[in-house]
Amino acid sequence: MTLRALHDAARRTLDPVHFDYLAGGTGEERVLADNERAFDRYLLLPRVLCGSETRDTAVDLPGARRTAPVVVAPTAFHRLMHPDGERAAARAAAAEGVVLVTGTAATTAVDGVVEAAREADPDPAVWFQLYLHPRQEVTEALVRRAETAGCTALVVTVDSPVFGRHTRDLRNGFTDLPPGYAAENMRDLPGAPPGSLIDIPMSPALSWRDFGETVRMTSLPVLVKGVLHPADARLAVEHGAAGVIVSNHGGRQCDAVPAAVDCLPAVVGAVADRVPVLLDGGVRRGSDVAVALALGAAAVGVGRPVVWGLAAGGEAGVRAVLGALRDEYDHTLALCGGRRNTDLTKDMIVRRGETW
Ligand code: HOC
Repeated sequence: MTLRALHDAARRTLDPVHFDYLAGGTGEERVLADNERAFDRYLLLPRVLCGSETRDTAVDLPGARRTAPVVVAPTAFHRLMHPDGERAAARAAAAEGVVLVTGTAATTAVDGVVEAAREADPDPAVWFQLYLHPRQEVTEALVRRAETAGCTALVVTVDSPVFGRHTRDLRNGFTDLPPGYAAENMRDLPGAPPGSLIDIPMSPALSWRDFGETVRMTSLPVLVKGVLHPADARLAVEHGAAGVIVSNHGGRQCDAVPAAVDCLPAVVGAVADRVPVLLDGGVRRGSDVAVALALGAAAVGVGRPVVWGLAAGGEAGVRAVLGALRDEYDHTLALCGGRRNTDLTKDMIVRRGETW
């Protein structure tokens, strides 16, 4: 099944309000659309007579060597999308040999997610996406929860000083999870009665100092997600980041920012000699993966398509998405004369309509 078919199947399957939560963006959804459209502005200039029968798409990421330069990006509330929720996505990612980033806003607590990943691979790479809490003991409790569960890296989201205004959710009145669903990682945290939940934190008062303190409280590699400005990428590295993820939160936060891939070259120029730079936002084809790698990304994150697969077919649906992307990427690499990911280089990129 193609990604487009899985998208359509997800739309048919899901409650329209939940589909809107998944599909929607902020404002007039220009950033959401531009994330995808921007990839059409980059073209690949293949090299010829330099390939091989088989390609090696393996990639070294913080704490993990994986089979493909594709990471399952964090997305929220998987159990709204499929009864098996995060567990299905975790098993699928582990079976495909790729990193899964499980979110603070998961409807399955992180220990359950890692446990499910281990059913497919005894040594999976599950990363935990974290919103820093203004009370450091809460952040620390979440970090310990991720460490104890067996996560191999943390991903701190920094593009959410306040919650984005999701146009469709506001229109639909989708402001709370239905009964029976919760952001389970937020249960049993310091300062709250046992068994109760606290809200997912978002605070505009957080700073790089808070990020640095988080890096110091763990031995896990800590990546920063949600960087667009190269100066922030440099600050992230100065404060101990093990990787930088260029992202505008899938077009769900500020409605006037550039497409993620358009911000990639400057961030790569700023820090890629020191840490891996990843990108998420708008990746829908294997050739998008190839473009991002040629622009200097170590790997790409894929969010919504994974949830289309989850909604349409649970674990098998997620595997279909990851398998299709891997297969298309490998095919594109072959067409570009590449043997491995690093054979895709910036001189193989031209902008549509520009000569070189
Ligand atoms: C209620 C807090 O990343 C999104 C998610 C937000 C997760 C926090 C939800 O919808 O963009």
